[in-house]
Amino acid sequence: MKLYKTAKGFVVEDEGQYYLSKHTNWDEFINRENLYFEVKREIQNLKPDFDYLNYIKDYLQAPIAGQEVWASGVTYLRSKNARMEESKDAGGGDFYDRVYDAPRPEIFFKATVGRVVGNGENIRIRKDSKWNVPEPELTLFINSSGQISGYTVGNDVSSRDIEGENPLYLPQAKSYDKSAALGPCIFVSDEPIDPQSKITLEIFRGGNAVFSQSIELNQMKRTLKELVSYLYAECTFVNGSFLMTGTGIIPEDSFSLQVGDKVEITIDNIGKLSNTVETK
Ligand code: DO4
Ligand code: MG
Repeated sequence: MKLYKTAKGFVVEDEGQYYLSKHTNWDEFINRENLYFEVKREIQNLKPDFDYLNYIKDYLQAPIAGQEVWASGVTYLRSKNARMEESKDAGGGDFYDRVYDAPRPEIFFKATVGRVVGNGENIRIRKDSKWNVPEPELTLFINSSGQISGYTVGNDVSSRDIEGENPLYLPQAKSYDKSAALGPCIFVSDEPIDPQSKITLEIFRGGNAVFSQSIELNQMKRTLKELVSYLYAECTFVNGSFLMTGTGIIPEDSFSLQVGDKVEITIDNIGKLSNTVETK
């Protein structure tokens, strides 16, 4: 089942049918115990209509309102190796290596709704950076009591030269206007996401594919519950939260995003998040 936030209301896609929820507050709609069963119950009393598909096509928004977006890092081997390389002049070889094996994961604050874009909107790269990449990440929606209630596609757009220069610059490399993309929907199921699900990143320049790679979720070093337990250990989230779970795909070092590039991230069962890098 998929939940879409649109400017015309909240659309539920279930078994090939589309329903318009009676809810009008996104935070109340998604932040519920046993979300899957609650929404299943609601749609039993709603009339499906293919017109709601047009709401998704024409009025889609990022699936977020009063939630904070957090992100985990160095959760895949590829991410550890790339960070060690980019930060070696700053002595980074050691701390990325250590965090990969440490019990405590890297978790950092990424964005609130004002810095997040949805499917079809523009992402940004920083004007003061020369080396920028998309980071395709399975993103969890966790309710206020700490249950993983749904999944979406996330792009943790990042500046590699700023991050590599000094680890203390990480917040600037990661958090700026339109540096986070989420969408197109929240995928809600009565069982955990299949660990064999694939994440695919494709980048198009002038209509041509300049990068394409996939990785399965089972390549992640940590469990999703482990990441959630650290995020919720000392933080309360009254509307629930989104947690990006780290990237396992990083383009080769010679690659940097350019204005006009189209970035498409697909995760099996969830969908495709598509964004274009906007003019500076
Ligand atoms: O440590 C830097 C950031 C890591 C990150 O964002 C990732 O691995 O996805
Ligand atoms: Mg990341």
